[in-house]
Amino acid sequence: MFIRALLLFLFLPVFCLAQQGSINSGVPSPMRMESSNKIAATPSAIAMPVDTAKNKKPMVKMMNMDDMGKPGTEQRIPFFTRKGNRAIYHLYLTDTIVNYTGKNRPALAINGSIPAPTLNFTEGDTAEIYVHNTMMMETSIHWHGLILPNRYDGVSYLTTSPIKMGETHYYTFPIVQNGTYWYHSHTMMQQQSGLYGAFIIHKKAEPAMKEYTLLLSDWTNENPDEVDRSLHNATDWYGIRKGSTQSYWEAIKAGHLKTKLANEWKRMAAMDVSDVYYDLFFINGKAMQKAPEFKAGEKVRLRIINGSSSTYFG
Ligand SMILES: [Cu+2]
Repeated sequence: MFIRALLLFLFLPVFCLAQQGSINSGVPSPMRMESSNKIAATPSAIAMPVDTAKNKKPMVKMMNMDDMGKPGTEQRIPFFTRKGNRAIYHLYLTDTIVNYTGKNRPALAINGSIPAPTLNFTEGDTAEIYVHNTMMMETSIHWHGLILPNRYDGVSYLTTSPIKMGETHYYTFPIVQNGTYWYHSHTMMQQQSGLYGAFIIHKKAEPAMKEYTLLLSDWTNENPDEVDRSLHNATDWYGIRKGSTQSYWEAIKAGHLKTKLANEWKRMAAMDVSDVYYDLFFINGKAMQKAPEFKAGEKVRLRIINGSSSTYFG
């Protein structure tokens, strides 16, 4: 830790000076000239025509922050159809923009919603789920905790092939259990960006009862890939933001100097993965939830899902 900080101190000013030099002189530095030559000499991998309105990337629409997560706001039709015991769902995965904290941030949505819409089944159903990937990257959907044929499990490169950009994948499996489950992307850090939803299976002969599902999650304005990178660098960045850093003096006082030294050696911060600083915590996509439909004294079945990336809710 100390050595790395020292190196950073030594090299940072040199780097800044070099940058400044090239700006002040108005002449590109040799490094820059070399890189621009390289670009000119190498044919580009994707032949992109000159910018015209027609060839622009598809517009990424901003999410309606008020409607998000509310049931019945699915934009795409058909979202759900039932034919006998066949429960058929269509899920459309899109790039989107959200604004939770006053900053526009890229995110991913299913049927225009974060979290993704809740999928409801009854034990004995056959699930038929079409996953349409309209995002500009590959994806996957893993059906968390479900008993199903391995090839529909949805973990890319392990059990199921990835859903490439523009592709639709069809998953079908018998529903042979009941309870509270969820589904989420198993590609890169997409789940952290919004690709997760509840998967509820009702018992066959269940007495009618009011229900409320609470899907808990965490949100960071940071790019989740950066979060992952920071964790592997064992920086104190998140610890400082949360006020949970541990000094040598504190470790000595608590009689844990040996552990502290061992953790420094392993480049592991005091709290490791729990050290991520999150901007917000959500219940069904909102920092606050109200359920005015329930009256005092009423019996309600709560279904609670931890759909977060690294948070334990207590
Ligand atoms: Cu999972």
